[in-house]
Amino acid sequence: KVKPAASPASEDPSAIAGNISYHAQYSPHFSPLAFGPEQAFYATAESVRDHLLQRWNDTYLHFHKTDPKQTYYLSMEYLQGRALTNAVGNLAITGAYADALKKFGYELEAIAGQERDAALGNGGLGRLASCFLDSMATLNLPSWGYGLRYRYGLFKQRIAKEGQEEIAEDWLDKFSPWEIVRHDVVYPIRFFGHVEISPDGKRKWAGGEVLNALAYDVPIPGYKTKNAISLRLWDATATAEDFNLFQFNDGQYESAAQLHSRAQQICAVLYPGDATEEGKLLRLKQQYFLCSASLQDIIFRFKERKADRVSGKWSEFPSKVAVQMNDTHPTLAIPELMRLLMDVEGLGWDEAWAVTNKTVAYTNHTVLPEALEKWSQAVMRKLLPRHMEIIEEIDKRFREMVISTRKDMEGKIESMRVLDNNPEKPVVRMANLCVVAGHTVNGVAELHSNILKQELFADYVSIWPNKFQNKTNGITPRRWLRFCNPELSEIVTKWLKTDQWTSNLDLLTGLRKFADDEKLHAEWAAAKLASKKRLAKHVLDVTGVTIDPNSLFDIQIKRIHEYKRQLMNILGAVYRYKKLKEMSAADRQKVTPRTVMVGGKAFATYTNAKRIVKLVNDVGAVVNNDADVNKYLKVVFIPNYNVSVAEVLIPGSELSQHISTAGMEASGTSNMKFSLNGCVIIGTLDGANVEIREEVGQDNFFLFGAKADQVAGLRKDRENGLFKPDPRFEEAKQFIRSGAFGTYDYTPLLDSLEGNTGFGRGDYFLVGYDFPSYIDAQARVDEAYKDKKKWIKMSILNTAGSGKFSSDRTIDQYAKEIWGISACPVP
Ligand code: 26V
Repeated sequence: KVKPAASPASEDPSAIAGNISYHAQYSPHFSPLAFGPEQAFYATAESVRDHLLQRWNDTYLHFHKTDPKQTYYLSMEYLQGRALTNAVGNLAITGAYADALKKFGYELEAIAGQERDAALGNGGLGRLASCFLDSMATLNLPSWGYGLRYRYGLFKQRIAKEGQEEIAEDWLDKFSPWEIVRHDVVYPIRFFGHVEISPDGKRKWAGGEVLNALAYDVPIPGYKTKNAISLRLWDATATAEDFNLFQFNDGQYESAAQLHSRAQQICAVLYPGDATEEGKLLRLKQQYFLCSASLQDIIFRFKERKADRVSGKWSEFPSKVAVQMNDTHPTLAIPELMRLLMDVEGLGWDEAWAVTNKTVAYTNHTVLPEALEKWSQAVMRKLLPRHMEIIEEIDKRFREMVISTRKDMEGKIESMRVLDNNPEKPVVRMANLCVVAGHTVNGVAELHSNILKQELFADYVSIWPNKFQNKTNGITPRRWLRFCNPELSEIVTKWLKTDQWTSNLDLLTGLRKFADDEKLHAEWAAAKLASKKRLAKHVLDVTGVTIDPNSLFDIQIKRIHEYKRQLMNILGAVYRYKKLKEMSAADRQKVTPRTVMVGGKAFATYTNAKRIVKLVNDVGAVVNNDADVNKYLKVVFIPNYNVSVAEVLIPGSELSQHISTAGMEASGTSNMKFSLNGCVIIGTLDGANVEIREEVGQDNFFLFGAKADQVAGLRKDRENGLFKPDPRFEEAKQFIRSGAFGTYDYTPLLDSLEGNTGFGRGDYFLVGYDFPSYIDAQARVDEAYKDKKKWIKMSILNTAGSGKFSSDRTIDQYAKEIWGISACPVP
């Protein structure tokens, strides 16, 4: 055994400065002459990592000794963003590190700005996973995150003449100081091959090709606790045995290293395009890679924790292990756990099924039909022949169960089955597999969970009424208020006379009694202005556009999607611009000046989303350069929206738009971040908006638009020619069609809003129907903003009403109501 070394982690600024120097010299990544901001960042991060490792080791040992039930969160996405500010904040050593860096002539904030975002996710689902890890660590829950170590994360977005361009995001350049490679944590992962049947009838998967999964751990510190948990990211590797030296020396370089190159493909990028068969296969490989490596690791740990555990004790497994599947992407955890239990550990079907069912649970994050995963049975059989057998058996047994116990449901079986055997395109329905195999299924906001129960999964509810739950999403108040908005945080702490709100967000309700206090108003407005100025500087830096911090900052940032209706936002801005142009100069002076900001990435192959990006940019180019009106309106597209950009934009926002067609946004989580930062929402009754409005009060939320239960009827009306468009809607579209914003052909985009062109789905997202009430709500916003007192009060009441949306609350509910785990704090 190695004797434990003294910890280099210190909270004394001089000792910290010494430790930073030590890392600059003895963990060198650069030539020794310079110590610029970049070098300072890496040395500082490595010094902070010493603190994390200490806690990480203590936590692992403590969990090992106490052997509690653990949760394993399986997710194809994590949007971690930057880690330095968060780490020193959670460890409560921000001041000490700031002082230490001053000794080198650096500001901590500037050094933190050197870090690249870890963007191993697309949007809300990935960021949710990252917020959950922060809360799990903070609540001292025995838990792990599992994911993939993508070489290139979510693409970088550049705005060029033709609109969005995607560039590979090299987050590992130079390297990540936070990850620790675990050379001793390696598992074999098989692809392709065949099923062998031994004389005693046992089935076993063999042949094909075998790669290795290698673990990289990222420590996740909890806020003001000794616990630090782990995000384990798998990388794919091949071995020296897979390298054909003979071929290589013969000049056949590519075939010599074929398996090495296939290993590299697995974790090369997040969501590779799946238009081709190769692309689909690669995505399925990624999903299986995550599931198999994670489950082998979980089983290893289950055995490691009690040396006397032998097969026969497998019924204990669900009392030690909870697996949460973040959407259907990790569904293969189900057949993989079945396979490992039956083929490797020797359990029978019934026993393995009981263990699997009690272990896995599924969170649904969308009802959009195109996002509900279906995998070709042929592809699945080719890549994972044994898993396909197991899935077929699950399907067969489910059908038999329904037929034998629920005669009344017989007519529903075809749509409830795991397999869709449509001869044209036989597929596996991943959501159905999750519902059939998991012990719990949850949605992510009240409205969404109700839609799941009443529509998408209604038939299953009648079989398993207790399987379905709601867990309204949440966000970590550390990153999303305490650290990203220090000015407002200080005010909150001062008025509440405690900073305990950081881990008990319900305390924010204490602000309500000061909502009319003029002194608070003055401080609140000053903090908002400071954040607005920081935001204005960012906008100037990345776009060259100057915006006025005294105008109303109106922001919509999220993935670009037709259901999120950025198109309605920009049509509203176009309408506003047209009215401004028609006004007299005297009338313009009475208008509330506004800066409309839109940011977000469009999926690379999503044509209409990319057209929307182009349109926002084109409208901005005209409006911002129109000297008649640009004092009253600016339209800015914020490029390359990501976590660290959000941390600048959200504190500086005053109005934010969450305007999806009702019933389509499962929850939304940026809505919670905005509201927490004292930003008022204009929104539909969709996703978590419903609950936010309840919490902050309906007077502090600008509501408009159709309700979820009206949507189907409105679409029917539209199909039947019963929809009469509002003249303002026609006017805005016509203005764009007239070429007012350049020569780009917006006809296909605008035609998607028409009900009668036969193009697309005929305004499927009901922009035309909701537009008039949207414009009216925006007019109410303009009026409200003129009354500064009223506006600040609304802002305060938004923050005060945000307590429910802490991910600590969400995770506490998962822990108690789904996972059955409890806190295990390091003493
Ligand atoms: C689907 C697809 C399909 C095409 C390739 C890329 C890709 C990536 C992810 C998905 C699943 C989409 C599900 C999702 O992200 N849902 C979001 O989850 C958030 C957290 O619960 C929630 O706040 C958002 O409302 C919901 O859209």
